[in-house]
Amino acid sequence: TPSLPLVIATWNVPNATAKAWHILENGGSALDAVEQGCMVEEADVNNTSVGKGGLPDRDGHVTLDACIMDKHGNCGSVVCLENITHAVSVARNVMEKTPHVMLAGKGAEQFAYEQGFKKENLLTEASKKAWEDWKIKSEYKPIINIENHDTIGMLAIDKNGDISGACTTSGLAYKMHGRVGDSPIIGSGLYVDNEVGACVATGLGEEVVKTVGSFLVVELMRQGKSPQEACEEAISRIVNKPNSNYKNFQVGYIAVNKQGETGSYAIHQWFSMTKYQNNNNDNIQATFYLK
Ligand code: SD4
Repeated sequence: TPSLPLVIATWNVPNATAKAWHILENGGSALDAVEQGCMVEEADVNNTSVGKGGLPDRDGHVTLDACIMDKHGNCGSVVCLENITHAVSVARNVMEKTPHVMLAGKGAEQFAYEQGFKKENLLTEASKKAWEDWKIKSEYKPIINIENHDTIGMLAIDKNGDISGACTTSGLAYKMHGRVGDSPIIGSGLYVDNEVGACVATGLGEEVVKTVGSFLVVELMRQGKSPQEACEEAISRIVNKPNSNYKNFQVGYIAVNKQGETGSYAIHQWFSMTKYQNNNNDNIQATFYLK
């Protein structure tokens, strides 16, 4: 059986998985690991789809979506949050300090300030410039993701064998103001069941929401599929829909089961998973549907 602890994340995010691994190796919880791992990408201004430096919506607002889920099945989420870098931490506070699961927009921001988070301008010079260039044509085309840096979703199993997961994003660049994707929707962008396993998604959120992707992957694992088989089945639900436009968008899943087996699969090439296990921090190219 695979050795514990381990952490996996969407895309090529070695600094984030290293942060999480350090916590896990020292006996820390999977929950702390995924939160602090995701925070590395949120603070990185060069990552244009997470936290500070994330590309804005079409009106120039950087709006963040994030969620977190623990070994007890507790969860917290924030949607369309502005002016706070560490959306995943606000989501954790929603989980731990409120009777609710989800806070949106101004209410989420107000709650964050009450919890001591600082107001920050998330629009960097670079992301402002990119937005201004985009405005010249204002074409809204979700672009297939060929970058190696994107929305971060992270799943970890700690030394006790307990699973947690988190996900954080600025969503699709130049989206409509108020648009919320899959990433903060429990069961779509992320799902954790400590008895079975966990899954997290990236790509065109609308397509993930329509198939409740992460919950689907976890349920397929519950029925006996490996993480790899479950990710493949969830992608096939999307591409096999009548009139599916899948050639024009990307969706990728990563998953882990209770035994520590992992899987990853996407519609298009170039999706990858970063995996830190046995002192190795590896970037693994995902297999994909569209050959
Ligand atoms: C969203 N799933 O907001 C996110 C975006 C993403 O790689 O994952 N991009 O739809």
